[in-house]
Amino acid sequence: MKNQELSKIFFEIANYLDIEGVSFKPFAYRKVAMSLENFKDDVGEIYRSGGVKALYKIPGVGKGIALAIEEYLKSGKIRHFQELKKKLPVKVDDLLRVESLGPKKIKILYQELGVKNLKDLEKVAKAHKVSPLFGFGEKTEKNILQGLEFLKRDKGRFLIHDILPVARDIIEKLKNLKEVDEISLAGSARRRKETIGDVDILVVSKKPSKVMDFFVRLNGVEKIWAQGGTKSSVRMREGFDMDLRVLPKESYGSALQYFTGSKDHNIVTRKIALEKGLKLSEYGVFKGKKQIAGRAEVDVYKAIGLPFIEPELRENEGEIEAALAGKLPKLVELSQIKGDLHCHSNWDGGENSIEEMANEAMKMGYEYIGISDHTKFLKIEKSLDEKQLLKQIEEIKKINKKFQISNFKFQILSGCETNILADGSVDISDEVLEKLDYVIAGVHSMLKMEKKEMTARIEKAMRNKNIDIIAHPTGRIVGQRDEYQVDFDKILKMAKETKTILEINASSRLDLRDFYIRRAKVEGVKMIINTDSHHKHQLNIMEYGVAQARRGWAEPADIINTQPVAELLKYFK
Ligand code: DGT
Ligand code: CA
Ligand code: CA
Repeated sequence: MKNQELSKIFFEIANYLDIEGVSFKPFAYRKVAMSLENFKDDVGEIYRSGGVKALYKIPGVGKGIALAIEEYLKSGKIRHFQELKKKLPVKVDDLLRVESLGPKKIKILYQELGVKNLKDLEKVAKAHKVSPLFGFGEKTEKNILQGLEFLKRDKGRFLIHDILPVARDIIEKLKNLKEVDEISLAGSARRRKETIGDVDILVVSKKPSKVMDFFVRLNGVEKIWAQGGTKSSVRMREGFDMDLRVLPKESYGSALQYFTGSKDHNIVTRKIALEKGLKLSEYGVFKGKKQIAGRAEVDVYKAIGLPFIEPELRENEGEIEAALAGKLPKLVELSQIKGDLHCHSNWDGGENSIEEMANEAMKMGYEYIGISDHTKFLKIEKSLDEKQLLKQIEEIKKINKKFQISNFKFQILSGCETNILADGSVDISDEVLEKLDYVIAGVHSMLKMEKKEMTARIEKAMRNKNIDIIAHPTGRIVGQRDEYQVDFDKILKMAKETKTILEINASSRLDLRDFYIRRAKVEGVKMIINTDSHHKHQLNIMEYGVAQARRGWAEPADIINTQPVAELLKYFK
């Protein structure tokens, strides 16, 4: 599949064009890059069977890009891309990951100081050569240094969104092997942590060497660190490592328990075993020399006097105490989610029409979808003003009617994602907000406010009787941006007082974080899990939001989109 490679190249070209200051073209490249990311058919196959013309069926592909794809498929290169890289020999991708650096600034840094990569950037920023540049200043220099620190901290860890699909694909392939009797994900990926260091997979097999041979030769394996009879370790093309362990049947459950971790959780389970005169290891639970459990994970827990503990809870953050007291939460599940209320349509530059988004949601078994396009303050290609929102409400009514006639038990809700301005007001008038089924509001600008001001700003938005949901309430983005300064206790208090719902954003924001979810739950503040999709295929990242909620101990009653539409509407102001 060349789709992912091409998608990556087109994203990069778009970045270069941004830096050159070309208008419109970057958008076109990004659009194609996004469609390729989600396109099911192989570009190479499409081209082979129908030539350049056939490539037009990929959304966003016009003549220029079709020819570029052809060139890449034939020669492995795109001349235009090579020229751009030569003209601006800068690691744009890397530099863009630094919070507070955009294309314009990257260009200036290169032209004025010769900054080509992160290392160069750190050097000039530490030498205070950045602040005197036009448009930079001391604050920007400080932000750049902070951004660099952030990147270092997360180095070598990967977003769960990028890992899980690859790991699942490999597990599927291994499953098809007749020598594989049982297989499971373990480690942090099974616990669904936000970021993953390496992927751990466990297999039961009587023929380990056959399994290992197959594993290290899998498509996508770039390097073999070790190949042995019980453990092999490889580096994948995407840059992360994968460990495979093969076990005898009798130890599968205890190995699963051990290698799922976390380490802190295991330390306590082992201690509990010892207190009962037992020994717990990856090989089993032993009484003297006799194995009393090990085959199944649930029996391992049972043998040491505990109920099964969901992997997402295994962090020694109180789950053992809760288990002993019979007070484990009954965690929310993906299958309980009935709809998604943070979705963008092509009205604000998203990829799909309202109807396409709705059809996809229906296919997923949802009962409703909410359209929440960006509003006018946000300077993106398109964003909606009052007039367009009113028009969109009518359009949604029409589509809903069509669904009714077809007897679909499905409903589209009209919403929007307004911007909370610096003073806590929003950029759409109350008369129009009132007409929507619900309103999401989020902070998208002026992220560096003082804590007191930022808290007051969001509190004021929550007091707005039309605002139902606060999107990504703390502003963090995994591996890219820390949360803004905000007093979360006050936010919770105000949310409770004003019955405002807090979002658990399933995208790479993963905001709320797990410990905030736990606090919201204790305070009785309701939450909603949303994907923030800009493309119909992104609707399926819901599972990462659910995983986040589960790590935050959330139960179905805490999450309003586990409710059918009639109940859901009751939560809105
Ligand atoms: P990661 O890979 O950094 O995202 O996190 P994990 O949790 O997957 O850690 P990893 O891959 O080093 O080890 C997998 C599991 O194996 C870990 O969660 C618990 C278990 N484990 C590894 N080393 C130790 C250890 O020294 N003591 C104990 N009790 N358990 C360990
Ligand atoms: Ca791991
Ligand atoms: Ca590992």
